[in-house]
Amino acid sequence: MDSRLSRHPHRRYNPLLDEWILVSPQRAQRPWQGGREKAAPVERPSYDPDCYLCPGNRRANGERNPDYDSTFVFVNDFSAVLPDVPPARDAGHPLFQAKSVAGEARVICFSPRHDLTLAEMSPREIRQVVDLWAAQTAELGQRFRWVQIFENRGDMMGASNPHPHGQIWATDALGSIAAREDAQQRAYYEREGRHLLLDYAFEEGKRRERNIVENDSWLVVAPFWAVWPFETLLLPKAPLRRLPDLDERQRQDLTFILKRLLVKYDNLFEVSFPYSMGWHGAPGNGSDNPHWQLHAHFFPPLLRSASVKKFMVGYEMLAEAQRDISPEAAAERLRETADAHYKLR
Ligand code: H2U
Ligand code: ZN
Repeated sequence: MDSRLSRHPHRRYNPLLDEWILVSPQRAQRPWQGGREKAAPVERPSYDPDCYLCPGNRRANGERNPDYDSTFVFVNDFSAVLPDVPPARDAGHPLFQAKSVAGEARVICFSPRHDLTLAEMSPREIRQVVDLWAAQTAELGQRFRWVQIFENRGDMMGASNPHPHGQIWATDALGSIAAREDAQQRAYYEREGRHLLLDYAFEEGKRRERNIVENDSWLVVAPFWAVWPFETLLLPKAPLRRLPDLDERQRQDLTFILKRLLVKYDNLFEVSFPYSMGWHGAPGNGSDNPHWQLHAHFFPPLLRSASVKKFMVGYEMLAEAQRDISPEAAAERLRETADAHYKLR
């Protein structure tokens, strides 16, 4: 890579979202006397009688969880979207537009064990989550255009409970970010006759500056246009539209690459690494969407230690996203972390 990019301020283009970010690598050494988040307490019981996600416990609405022994899905008791909604009334002015949206929100428990995280679960257990994500996408994709699978991990990301869990919000409309990725991938496909993210994965596989972990089916990179310090993008190496399309081999490979990535994340600052992650697959509801390439984003907030996080403030709120440490330096640090979880050392 042009060595000037690792030393001087510059802007990089995000082709998935059609936006730019400011990179200031010369600033990575500045002193920090601001806030420090407290590292999360490490010891948790394998069963917590007060947890609303543990097997057999009562949830906030009084319903009792089954005595599940692998994964467990339920409709979110405080759903952000609902299946039956009245049409929104037209406000009669282009500056006051509103639309109705129908959807369904679910919570997915990854494990009955209160003390685990995906990073600490066994490959066999992670595989059950992969299969569940795929099955949920297939089912909800019959009824809704967009199925957003995500996980908020850790207090820092606003997770309401340490029990390993994620969420699914399915809606009949594409969210704004999904709509932008859709338009960008479509335009690239129509122009080049190839998939934007497949071309990107191929190029990153050649350049090897931002790659972190890789196997036969998948590649994880710190994307060239990453905003968060240790942001990563998980990419299939072959054309794939949606999670339910994964074959046996791709599911096994996904299981192992998730495990490797998440262990590296935990090892970086020797803390259960906080992040928001989620899947982006082709919209459902009939359309074929040949321009889409399945992928997952990981957005971790930490910057320089288990307690110092990146703030999206000032310039980021008002002009555009900015980062100090370059994606190349972040990828190198993640690549160099050990493959065995620090708690097992
Ligand atoms: P988060 O940790 O990402 O907030 O996800 C937990 C979800 O669990 C949250 O959306 C739901 C909350 O609405 N929930 C229930 O559905 N039932 C409960 O008893 C408590 C929390
Ligand atoms: Zn629990």
